Amino acid sequence: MKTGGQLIVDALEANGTDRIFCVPGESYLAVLDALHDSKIRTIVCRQEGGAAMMADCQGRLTGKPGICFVTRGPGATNASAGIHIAMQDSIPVILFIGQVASHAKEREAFQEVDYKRFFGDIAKWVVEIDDAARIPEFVTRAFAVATSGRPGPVVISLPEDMLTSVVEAPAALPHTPVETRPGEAELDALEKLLNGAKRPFVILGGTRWDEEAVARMRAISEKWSLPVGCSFRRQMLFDHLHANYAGDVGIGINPKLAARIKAADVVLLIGGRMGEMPSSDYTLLKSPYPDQALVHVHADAGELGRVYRPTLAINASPSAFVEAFAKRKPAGPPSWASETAKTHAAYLEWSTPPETGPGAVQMGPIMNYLEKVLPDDAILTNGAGNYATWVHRFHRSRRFATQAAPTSGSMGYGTPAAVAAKALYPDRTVVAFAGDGCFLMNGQEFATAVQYDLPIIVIVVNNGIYGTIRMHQEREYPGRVVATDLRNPDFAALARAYGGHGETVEKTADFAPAFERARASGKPAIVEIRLDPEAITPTRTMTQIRDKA
Ligand SMILES: Cc1ncc(C[n+]2csc(CCOP(=O)(O)OP(=O)(O)O)c2C)c(N)n1
Repeated sequence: MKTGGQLIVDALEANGTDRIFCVPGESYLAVLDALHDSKIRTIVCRQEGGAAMMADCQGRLTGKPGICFVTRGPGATNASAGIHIAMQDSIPVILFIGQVASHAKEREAFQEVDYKRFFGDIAKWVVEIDDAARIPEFVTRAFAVATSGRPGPVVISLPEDMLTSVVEAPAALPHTPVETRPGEAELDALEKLLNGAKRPFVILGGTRWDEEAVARMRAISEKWSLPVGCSFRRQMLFDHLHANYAGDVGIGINPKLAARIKAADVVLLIGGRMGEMPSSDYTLLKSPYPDQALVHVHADAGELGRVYRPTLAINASPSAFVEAFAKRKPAGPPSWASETAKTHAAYLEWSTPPETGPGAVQMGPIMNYLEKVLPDDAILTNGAGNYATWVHRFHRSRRFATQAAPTSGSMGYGTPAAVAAKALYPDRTVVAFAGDGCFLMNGQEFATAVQYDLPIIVIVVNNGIYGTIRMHQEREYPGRVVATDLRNPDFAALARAYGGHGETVEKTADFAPAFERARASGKPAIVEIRLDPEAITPTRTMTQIRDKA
């Protein structure tokens, strides 16, 4: 006989969970009590949005569900920020919510929310468990749903009286991972298409990749001399210094790369969905009928033909697909090999940061410095804002599981993601990039880094504005500034107040010693860069944008 709370923890352990992220609530005390005696590590966070983003980051870097516990009503609505990210990014997450007791339901009781309706559009599956005896069944199923096909977030609502009830229940069994492999007929058809192609192009995206799959993809690209681009914020899928790497198929794409993709005769899209951002608003591939012959590989049959009618649809996970396709060979030496080299040369040129720009701090040399000192396995996280351009365009990603950034463009992700990444890989360098706006959306999770002794480095690029929106404002409504000016705290002092290390960078030469001191401090650190708001993009100033409007 066990309580519902004990059964939840048992089912998590049976499914391999060793860490959860939470903000406590009186609605799920029975689970917290069961965690007291379990081997699962509990990381208590400062806001549920941050906790859910940490769970997302863990799911993103490992492929296994990140687990988050929050309380009803305000806890759940706060957590929704992270659930939306996991949904858009196809990340396995399980969010448990303490729910009002059964006798109070449907009376708009204290903090009562109908989670099926609230999360209906932003979760893969939402379930409320009314009978504690069914906990093993539902939790194991949640792991299966979160990880199979197109991964995504599952929400489980736990009525308080169900959690305290004492029942006899079957022991939880681990979920059985589901693989989706391509058939020989599809591989034959792809081989034929590629052998007949003149200008093929490969785009990698989505999830269900791992280190081995990335290595296999590299070998495939070499065997077929294929140019490879990475979809928006999926840059960890291909070594940027490999001779076949073509660049980031994201926001502000290299025009040469965009032209190359448009001119391709065959596009092999593996794992991604080519949504609005990577497709440059559905212009690189036209929706619903692309000009190029599209071979779309996706683990969810529902994604095949959803936005683009593919010439060839292959229902397979990226890892199963590359494993199978690695055995195929080109009929002869690929005729496009010299083009592939040119594409990489265009990438190298595009990803070389400018030496100069407005103001006393130049981001170009700072990015150059970071490229020199950061190890290949360093993990970089970020949220949304123009500062992220510096990371996405100029950081040369080398390895899998080194990037955590929301394709949904959600601000406030970088700091909590860095906390989760450092908890997962304590020996690796973890650097969060944030704007001043972005940082203050979930900057309170810096306290979580301090509490658990997780020495992350947060680089706050402070330009005193919500820069992206100011840029759009100046372009669309020049000179009419509304709601984009920010008056900020002293971020280095804030870091120290939290018990961390703080640095302020006011000129380019300050950055390297500041970064090294931050690293050497062994504490969570904030390195604030005071950037001139004129330096709004790597190539254009705010004034130029306004004058051109
Ligand atoms: C949660 C959320 N709220 C609002 C936005 C809209 N938005 C996109 S970028 C941005 C400004 C980002 O400002 P900052 O972090 O200071 O970076 P900067 O652009 O100045 O480099 C805003 C408000 C968003 N993407 N996400």
